[in-house]
Amino acid sequence: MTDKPRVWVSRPTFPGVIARLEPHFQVTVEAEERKFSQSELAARLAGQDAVIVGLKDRIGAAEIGAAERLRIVANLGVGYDNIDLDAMSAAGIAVSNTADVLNESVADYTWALLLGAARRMSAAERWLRAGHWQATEFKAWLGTDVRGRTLGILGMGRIGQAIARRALGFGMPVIYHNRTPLPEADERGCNARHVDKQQLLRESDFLVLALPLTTQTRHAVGAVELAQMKPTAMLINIARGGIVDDAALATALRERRLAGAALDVFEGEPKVHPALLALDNVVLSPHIASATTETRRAMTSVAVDNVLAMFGHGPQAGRPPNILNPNVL
Ligand code: 8YV
Repeated sequence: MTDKPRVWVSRPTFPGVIARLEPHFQVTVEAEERKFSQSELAARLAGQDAVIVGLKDRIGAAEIGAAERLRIVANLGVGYDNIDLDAMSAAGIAVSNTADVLNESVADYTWALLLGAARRMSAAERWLRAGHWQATEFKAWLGTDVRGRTLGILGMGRIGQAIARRALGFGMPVIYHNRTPLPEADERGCNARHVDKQQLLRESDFLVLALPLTTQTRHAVGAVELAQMKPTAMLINIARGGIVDDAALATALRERRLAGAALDVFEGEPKVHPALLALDNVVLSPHIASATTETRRAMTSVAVDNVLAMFGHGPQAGRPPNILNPNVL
């Protein structure tokens, strides 16, 4: 009897979903969420035929050095800046992501952040919890309406479009900037108008970042870009830390050259720049835009589907649906 191929899952996910692998694979699931050192990661990958990993697992040429049997790295996320795609392609290893299943949850959460910043929700809650609420003052905690304000979106992929579609209900016109403008029908579908990056920075009242982190987009919003924004504007980042220069952002917020920010992602997370922690005009959350039970289960399911299909199982046998480097298939 031949051994079943082996799959390693780098974190606890949804056991009922992972169970779909069990008839076909020997599955090892890490019992605890933890950050592996690069050498631990290399040791875990060695001897595996497939791995299901996440953002905290940085995988490049060094980590697959001893992973001679590895055929697929299934990433639990749409963003895959944790994986060196060129190194995987050079080694003939397929990489999949979880595109699409998280669009709507991430878009919902983006609006929670946007509204939270506009209405100062987390600062007001901190104040209430600290016992400061003695009387309901007519002019306390005034926020700003979003109605009639311009929503700007930098990076108009599927998540950006899901965010834009929701703007109609809030009465906000939408402008966006993307490397490639959307086809007209898609622009109409989300009521958005393409502008250049300068115009986007100058005209947005709320600027949402929804672009991937690459060498080209690192610090796409730094001191220079922040200086072009309105002092009344607010920045919302649900994409990746590293796209924003957090130190420059904290300075702009402290000096009130920018009215507010709402951030779900940070440079060097889980560490957060101390200057951001000291500010009251910023809403902070620990990278949870896709964190609903439904979506995280669906993301797990997509990773499982890709592993199954890669090894000829399931309805998409031989055609794993989310491969980012299909040339290796
Ligand atoms: C994370 C994300 O993957 O999809 C992405 O790109 O950033 C998130 O959904 C999530 O935190 C799981 O680790």
